[in-house]
Formats: sequence, C-alpha cells, structure tokens
Amino acid sequence: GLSPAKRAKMTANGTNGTHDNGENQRVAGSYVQDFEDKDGSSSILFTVSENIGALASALKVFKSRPSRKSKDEYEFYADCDNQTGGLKDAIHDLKAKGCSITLLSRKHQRGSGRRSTSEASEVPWFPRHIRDLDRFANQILSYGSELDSDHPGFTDPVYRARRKEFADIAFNYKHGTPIPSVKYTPDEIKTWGTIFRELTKLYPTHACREFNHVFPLLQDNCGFREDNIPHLEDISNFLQDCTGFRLRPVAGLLSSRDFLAGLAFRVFHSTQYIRHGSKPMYTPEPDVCHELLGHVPLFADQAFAQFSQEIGLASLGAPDEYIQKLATCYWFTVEFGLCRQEGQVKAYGAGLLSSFGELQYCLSDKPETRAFEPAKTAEQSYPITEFQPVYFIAESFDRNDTVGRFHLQVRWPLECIYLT
Ligand code: HBI
Ligand code: NLE
Ligand code: FE
Repeated sequence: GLSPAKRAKMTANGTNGTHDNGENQRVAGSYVQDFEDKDGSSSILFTVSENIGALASALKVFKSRPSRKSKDEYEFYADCDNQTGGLKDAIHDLKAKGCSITLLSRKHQRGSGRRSTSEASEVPWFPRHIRDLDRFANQILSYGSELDSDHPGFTDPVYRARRKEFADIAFNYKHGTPIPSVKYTPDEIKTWGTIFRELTKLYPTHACREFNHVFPLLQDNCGFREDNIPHLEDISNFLQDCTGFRLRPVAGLLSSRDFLAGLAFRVFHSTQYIRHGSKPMYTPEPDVCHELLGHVPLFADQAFAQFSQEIGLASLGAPDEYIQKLATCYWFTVEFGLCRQEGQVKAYGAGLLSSFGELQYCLSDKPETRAFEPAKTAEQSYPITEFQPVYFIAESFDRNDTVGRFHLQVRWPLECIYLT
C-alpha cells in the first residue's frame, strides 16, 4: 500500500523559491548537488527509523523554512507510490488534520502520459494477474459519466442520469463476479431495435464470412434479437466456452494501454449503456451496440481470439510510442478493417459492423482504400468522431490456415512496432 514514510521525498520551500510545481521541476532537468541554491528547488531523500515520532522530529528541522502562503505554515512535498491505492484515504486523513493539499499527479506509470527523460528506461506498470484489471475501473477518458458538450446526450438530464447508473456498475465491478444485468427501458430497446434491424439487413452482403458464421449462434444462444438487448453476463459465459474470452463492464473509453492490456488476459472491456436515441446511425463512442454487434461475434472465433490476445501481450509494459502504433493498427483492423474475400471487399471492423451509416459508406466509392501494411498503417492519423476518410484492406485475410486467415496474424503487432 501507500507507504509515504518510507518513500517520502521532502522539499522544503524557501520563502524566495521560484518553483511552483514539482512536475515541471522534475521534467525540466537533472539534479545537481548545490547546497547554496536559492533560485531552484531541491529534493532531499532521507530515511527515518521505525521509531514513533521519527518523521515528525525530522520534519522539525524545516521549521525555519516557512511556506510562501503563511509564516506559520510549512510546506512539504511527498512523492507517493500509489500502485496499490490508499492515496485518496491518506489525503482525506491529512485534510482532517487541517493540512491544505495540492495534488500533482504523474501518469507515466500506466497511462499515456509523458515520461521524463530520467525515467524513459523504466518499464511502465502493467497488470500481471487478471484481477489487476480491477484497477482500470476509474481511469476513463473524456466521456465516462461526464459527456462532452456536443454529445447528443449532454443536454438530456434523463440520459445523463442513466449513464451515471451504468458508470456505477462498472466502477464497482470486481473480477470473478457476475456482471449485474440491467433492465433496459422501452426507449433504449427501441434504439437497439432500429440498429439491429438495419444492420442485420446489411450483414449478408457487407460483413466478412467469419462474422456471418458466428452471428446465428448469438441469436440462438445469447438472445440477440430486435426486441432484446442481450445481457453482458450471458455473452461473457458464451464467449468463455468458445474461446476463453470474457467481458468486463467499463464506464467508457479506456486509454489504449489499459484497453490493450485487458486483451492480454482475454478480457474485453465492454460498455453497457446505449447511445442516445436521437442518433442511432453513428456514434463516436463505444456503446452496447458497438460492443455486442461489432466486437462480440469475432471474439467467438478461435483465430481472432488468439490474435487479439497477441496484440494485448505485445502491449504489456511497452513504451508509449509502441502503444500508440499498436493502437493505430488496432484502429485500422479490429475497429475499422476491411478485407478481401473471394474477390469482394467486406467489413470486419467492429466500428463498421455496429454503424449502419458507416457500414454502407465504407463499401461505397467515397472513401479511399489502401492495402493494410502494419509498418505503414501504424503511422496513419485518423479522426475519431466522423466516418473514416481512409480504410485499409487486409489482402491475405482469406487464407485458410487459422492464424493467417486474419492477416491479422500474430506477426503484425511486432511488425507495426519494429519496422516503423
Ligand atoms: N476503451 N472501453 C473501450 N472500448 C474500446 O473499444 C476501446 C477503448 N479504448 C481504446 C480502444 N478501444 C482502441 O481503439 C485502441 O486505442 C486500442
Ligand atoms: N461508430 C461506431 C458506431 O456508431 O457504432 C462506434 C465506434 C466506436 C469506436
Ligand atoms: Fe471498439
């Protein structure tokens, strides 16, 4: 847990000190030993014995260095290792003792944040056990329960309250427990119904063979119907029987690093809420339609499951630059990939298979298409809130050996990282 006394780095602020923020100071440069320095800031690492009161008595040394805010206060800077949690409680306790707190967070240990030069060679934190995924729950980007202002649900109080209910399920979820099932409202079922009806018209002509092979199994085993939003728990059990993949509820978009790490454990993070009913055709956010109609069918396929886990394994502990390339290739394959099968182009990307707007558009003559080449595709930029201007076609998707079938072979995660 949090052990501030053992890991504490204390900085005494001189009254004429100029630094304002520990982040800048550490990113900016290296430390030099300078006992006379009055312009910069200094960090001292000191150790105290286990005796009660040892830290308090050490801190008294700084009594001659009052804080800038008030002559009667002393400022201390503590660097805390919070990998197993406890920081929030510690802050709460400090506040109860009357301390005023400024929290400066660094995200480099797991997240996409910048790492300072001196830390560039450190391996970022990564989960080593499937239950470690419980730590991702509250690391949701942008949307989560607070929607962006141009989201159609932003001004709809009913929709916002509903999103909060779903977020709470995800925040409280613990590995190994059943996923709570949700009773969807008639409006939500209507939105699902529209999407389900329109997409199932398109699948026979627009979706890849593997997708169309699995889809009827989901209709037979998991309640995939126009008038029913299937339960995550039922699907998770079905997938575990097929390929060992399981679902875990999540409140919104995870960082690429966290999301990919889940795949290493054959865990797919799935949202449970549904998009706002005013725009069924396309949403930039993942929602239950995207996860269940777009992603779930292919997770029931052995070759695809294997390949997905390989991407996940390639991501564990990888530097940020690699994660970004993996995520980009993931985007242009698993999310928005096209493939050639028996001379025809088909969609296998989940973002296409869950949007009846983009599924039609992607196979029209409007967008540009290129051959999927991991090393090149990894460098391509893309918009996330509109139809894609460029798609990549996996040419060797068709081969009949199980891994090669998804050009999506085990190799590409490595190609996209090392050949760029
Ligand atoms: N988060 N919840 C969630 N669902 C996704 O499908 C998802 C994600 N974060 C990133 C992501 N997908 C990918 O597009 C890549 O960035 C890995
Ligand atoms: N645009 C997709 C849809 O409308 O279903 C969701 C994409 C999520 C990345
Ligand atoms: Fe997705």
